[in-house]
Amino acid sequence: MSGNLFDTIETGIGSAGAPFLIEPSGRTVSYGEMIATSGQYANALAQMGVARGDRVAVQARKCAECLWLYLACLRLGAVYLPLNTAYTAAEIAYFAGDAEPSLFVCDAETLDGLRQPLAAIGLRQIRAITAPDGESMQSVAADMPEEFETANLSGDDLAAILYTSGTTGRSKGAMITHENLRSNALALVDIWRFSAADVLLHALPIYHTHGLFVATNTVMLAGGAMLFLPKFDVDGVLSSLSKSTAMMGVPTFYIRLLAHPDFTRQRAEHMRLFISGSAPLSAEIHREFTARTGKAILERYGMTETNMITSNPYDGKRKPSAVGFPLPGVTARIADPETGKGLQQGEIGVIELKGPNVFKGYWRMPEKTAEVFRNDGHFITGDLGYIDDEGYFTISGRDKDLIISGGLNVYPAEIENALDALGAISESAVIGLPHPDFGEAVTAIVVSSGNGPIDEQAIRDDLAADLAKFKIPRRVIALESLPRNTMGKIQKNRLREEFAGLYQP
Ligand code: MLC
Ligand code: AMP
Repeated sequence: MSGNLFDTIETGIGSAGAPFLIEPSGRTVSYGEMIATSGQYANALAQMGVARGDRVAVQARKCAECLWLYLACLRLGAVYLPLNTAYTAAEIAYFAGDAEPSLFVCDAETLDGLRQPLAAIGLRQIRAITAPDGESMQSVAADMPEEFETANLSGDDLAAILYTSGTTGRSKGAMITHENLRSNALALVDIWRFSAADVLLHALPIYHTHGLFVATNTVMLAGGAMLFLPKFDVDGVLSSLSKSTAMMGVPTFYIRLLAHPDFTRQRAEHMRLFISGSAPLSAEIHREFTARTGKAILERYGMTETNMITSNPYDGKRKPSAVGFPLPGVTARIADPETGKGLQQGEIGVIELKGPNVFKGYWRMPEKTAEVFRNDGHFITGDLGYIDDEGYFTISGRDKDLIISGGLNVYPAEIENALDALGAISESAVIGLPHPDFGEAVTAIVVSSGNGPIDEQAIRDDLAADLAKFKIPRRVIALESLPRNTMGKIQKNRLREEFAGLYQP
């Protein structure tokens, strides 16, 4: 069999009539229809001149059509490049300029606004995902034949590029292969016991690893179904629980569910599995959830560059605050951050790993790629942790300056650069502070350049012209000066301590 992920998906499908996608309207798309429609989309891409290895960038609201496009890219051997819907035109222009997609797909409402910035970087082919005009992806695909011969690929061929920000400089495109996705999803089906009987409550966005690969690929390889909600909203989730068997979410999902009085043991009764990841799940929420529902959340740990790395066990203790054991086929270790030398059980170091899940490198950035691999091939995650006396991996901190807000990553350097470019500010430090809903909240501590007082809202508005909303600091606090150590480095730890209670109720 070829290394094309789609071939593995197709061979695992039991019956063509089995349900794949259940939309909130009740419309159900079967696996047979999924194969036929993805074939039409693949034919449409080919007709638009998209060839094997070409990038297809997509910034569109969550919809079934995005999945057909993702599957069509797999089938054609094109590289799927999903983008957060919150990204501004300026951010999109950077990604498109870097990845040079041959096609950009967006929502009908954003088409006009994106045309000019994309044309400015030489990208001419831009289409709406759906629109009544006959030019959209959906309309072009509707007139195409369903038969499409899935490309015979090597597992090492690229399936997707996902952009992740860096501690310095611009975002990097993580190159993910068919085998990365296939091996990881097969392992997850196995360890989480997914089967054709499952209905996954899908409330995550589908432009990141979690909602696209972990959720969708795992369900497809098991031949199960997805209840496909447009986004996470507590009421929608509460009313879907009785029709589902499993849910994957970021910690904010569980925090919000627990805050709702209607989330009861009875409501959760039908569910066999609740999985959390993308950000730390506090032991407090873990315990509260078990007390409320009688079920223990299964926490796992992953990264865009590696897909899933570790998971708590399905059977056996799902430990609060621990992320479990390496997935089958993955070897992980705790290493000295400076030397890469393996550390003893119990010692804190950086988490490093090897396996078929580890990405191929950063798009057109060989130096950045080299920086994240040891000489022996281990990938350096930048997450700090230790292995406890029962062998569970536990994350204790980060060796990278990163904030995770509601499961979305924000790199302080990017926000600090934007703040420092504003005339009103002479210097800034962006930190993550504990937040009851988002886990961490992006917070800016700034020093005025002396041209009058700092207007918090004006600064937030200025930033919002170019930066996605989730990156905008919730608060901007002005100080006379920033604390520095003897080397002149800003002491962010001191700021985190001083303002720790800022968002506490
Ligand atoms: C939305 N906002 C956020 C935000 N999401 N701000 C900070 N952090 C976030 N994550 C903004 C909105 O634009 C809005 O701004 C305001 O906050 C309030 O919005 P909301 O209605 O409360 O937010 P909501 O739309 O409900 O979204 C929150 C959320 C969502 C948690 C449901 O962010 C989400 O689905 N997160 C999941 C992200 C994810 O999939 N991560 C996986 C990455 S992969 P305003 O100004 O209009 O009020 C990965 C690897 C791995 O990490 O291991 O999985
Ligand atoms: P991303 O770059 O969006 O893929 O985010 C990956 C990062 O999310 C990891 O490097 C971790 O810092 C964090 N992460 C993912 N899962 C967990 C988890 N269960 N607990 C703590 N951090 C996590």
